[in-house]
Amino acid sequence: MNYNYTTEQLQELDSAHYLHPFTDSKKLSEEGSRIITRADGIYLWDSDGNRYLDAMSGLWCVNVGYGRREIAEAAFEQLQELPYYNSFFKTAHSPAIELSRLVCSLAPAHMNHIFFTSSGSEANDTVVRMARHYWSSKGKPDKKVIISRENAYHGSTMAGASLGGMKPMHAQGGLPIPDIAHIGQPYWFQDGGDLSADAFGEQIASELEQKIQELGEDRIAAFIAEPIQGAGGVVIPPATYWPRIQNICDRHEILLVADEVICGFGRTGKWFGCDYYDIKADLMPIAKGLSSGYLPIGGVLVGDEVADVLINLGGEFNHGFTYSGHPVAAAAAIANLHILMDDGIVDQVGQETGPYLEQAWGKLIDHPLVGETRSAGFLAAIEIVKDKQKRQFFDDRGAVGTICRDVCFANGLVMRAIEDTMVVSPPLIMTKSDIDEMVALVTTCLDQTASQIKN
Ligand code: PXG
Repeated sequence: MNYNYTTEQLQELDSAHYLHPFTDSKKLSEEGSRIITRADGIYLWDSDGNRYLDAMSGLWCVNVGYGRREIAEAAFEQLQELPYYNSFFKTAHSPAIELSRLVCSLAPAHMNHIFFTSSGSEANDTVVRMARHYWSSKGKPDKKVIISRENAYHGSTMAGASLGGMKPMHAQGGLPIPDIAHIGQPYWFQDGGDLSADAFGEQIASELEQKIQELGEDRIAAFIAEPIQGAGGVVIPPATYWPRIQNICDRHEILLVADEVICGFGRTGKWFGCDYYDIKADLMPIAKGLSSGYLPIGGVLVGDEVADVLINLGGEFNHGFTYSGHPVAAAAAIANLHILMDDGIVDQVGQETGPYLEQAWGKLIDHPLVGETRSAGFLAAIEIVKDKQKRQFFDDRGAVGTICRDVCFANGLVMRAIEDTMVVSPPLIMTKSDIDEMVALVTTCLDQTASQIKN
């Protein structure tokens, strides 16, 4: 639908009325936004007819790629049958019930309940309330503190942004909210110094133990972390990290929350990041890949121990959203999960295309700008550096990443810059030849970036 506007008219109306997320509106209205008109498979098109390979799956979410009729048809059918009803006040409907069954059947065996939201941020707000309510219901109302990590991303709502470790977000709106604490992140390339990756993984994980001791176990409700930090720069932890974290959580009376908003639904080549790292979490916030972004839906998967307390001791949980378990979003999510299951997409990423990407991506290390390549399933990153040997970034951190990102757009590639870390999170349907095409484009863009910064 183009509503009969020209590109210029759309750009004018956009800057006149539309406040974009995470955007400097003044700058945007000077430059004009890029209007995306349609998408199919792994490609997007803009209003000038330019085609882009979308190596970010939108915002880490279009796992099955664009243009899947099955999802559109499921949503259309549901819109006609029952476009809306809620699950408050002892009512329910089959799309939300069936989606609960299906998601729980894919989740780790000890997770058999789900609370629905419309986004990952709402899922993490739910986590904070649910974790505190859980301890309160067990007679420990002082266990309120949630420990998170620097540079984590858990959403943009008050609790989501507070859990997140992004300083510029905290600076706006008086965050974090009370009883949130942060420890370091397992970002070896940036922070590892002379330590081996494994030694660094152990050391940074032990900050959790120190923080528990500092604050007192009787005040701590939970630790939350993304199995692999996405928006923070595809920070893939050293192999020693998660076993140590799991061990600390097992030895202390605190809940472990794995934020699966990016890692869930096949992104790592397993159904969940917890399967990839063998993590046993108590709560798993999910969103994005649950519906491949076709309609907004998220939720919190709840482990049996927590569910038992909430159900049998918790009484009424005074929490919920108008759109919790929205029937049309649920129908779209069910169709999406069937595509992932029936087409064997998760196994394909785990066994074939993920390892292929790792190999093809790894070759980028030969480029003079690249200080490290890393990948896990269909999450991958490269570090752009001034000095490879010293793992040293350019002085004006982020400037070269921005140049590279712009060069990518000019070459028909959507690749995200997080400071000077270039990241991709491609649609899981990518074939080996799609991967070759993407990596060839990345190489061209790195070459052009290198010649731009020389001049
Ligand atoms: N948790 C994680 C791990 C996320 O990545 C959220 C929660 C919040 O989800 P919602 O649906 O409320 O956005 C996210 C979202 C980026 C970017 O630029 C990343 C996200 C969202 C927007 C932009 O990398 N992740």
